[in-house]
Amino acid sequence: MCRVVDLQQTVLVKNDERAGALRTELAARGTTVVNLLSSPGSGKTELLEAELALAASRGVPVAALTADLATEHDAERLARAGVPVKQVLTDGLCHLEADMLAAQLEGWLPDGTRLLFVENVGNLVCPASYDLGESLRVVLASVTEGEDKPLKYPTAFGLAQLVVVTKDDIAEAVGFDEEAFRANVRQINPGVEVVVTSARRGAGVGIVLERALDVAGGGAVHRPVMARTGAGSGSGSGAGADAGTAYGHTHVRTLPDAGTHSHPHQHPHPDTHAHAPAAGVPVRSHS
Ligand SMILES: Nc1nc2c(ncn2[C@@H]2O[C@H](COP(=O)(O)OP(=O)(O)O)[C@@H](O)[C@H]2O)c(=O)[nH]1
Ligand SMILES: [Mg+2]
Repeated sequence: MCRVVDLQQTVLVKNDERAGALRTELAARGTTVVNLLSSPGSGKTELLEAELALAASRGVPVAALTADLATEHDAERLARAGVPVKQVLTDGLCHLEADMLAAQLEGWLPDGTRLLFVENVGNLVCPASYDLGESLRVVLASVTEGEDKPLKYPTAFGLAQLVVVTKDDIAEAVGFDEEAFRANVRQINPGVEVVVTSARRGAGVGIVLERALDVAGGGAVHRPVMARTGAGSGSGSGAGADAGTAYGHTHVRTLPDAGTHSHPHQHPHPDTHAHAPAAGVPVRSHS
């Protein structure tokens, strides 16, 4: 058991080291990475398409890499903004890792790219633990997902440097309680900015671009209090395992409440499986 946990820690430490190196390499090229995380269907692609189009209209050199288990739909949607786009299919892997991203950028990322947006695999668990060398980590949640998601996915929301609420146009219809959501975010990640958007209506579109340009220009970025697990490189962003949540430690409760909670040991953090070799990942570029 301990060995598996150690292995997981080793994987994260290695990833953090690679991510730190990638951040440095890209900074030398003038490129800042923005990592977008959310559940499937939260609205990453729709908001990103609008942000990319805005960047293109302002002459900001941007590019986007999008990762999915299957289909090239997102790349086709993002490419409508008229900027370089690359689709990565992870063949079952639930997240991107720093070395996978680095391999995909070689020979593709255009010189002079100011911002590289990475749409991670839709998932609030695995991607949260992997630093991709980003300088801004954006976590999105749609109004349809409920107010408690920051509490249910503490690593994802705890390491966010910007939280974006999406689909505000339907907030009333689904009874979304924005104040309760904000309070939950504050509990997990005090001080992080929460912005409300509707890509459908254009509300809030441009905020992600603005924050990303601020960071790229050396502006201050939110530093989450949640501890990172890994290299401890002091980087601007990055991966972290659930701080305060031991791997392999599962909490169980049965209801009606018998007054006892048990904590049987179970298998480790789900990220330890399904490593696809970066070289074998199918790729498609749209530009
Ligand atoms: N009502 C509404 N629907 C949206 C909005 N943004 C995205 N959607 C819809 O939500 C679904 C999932 O969006 P998508 O961008 O593919 O989410 P992703 O899986 O996070 O990339 C699609 O049907 C979108 O059209 C929005 O602002 N308002
Ligand atoms: Mg998408």
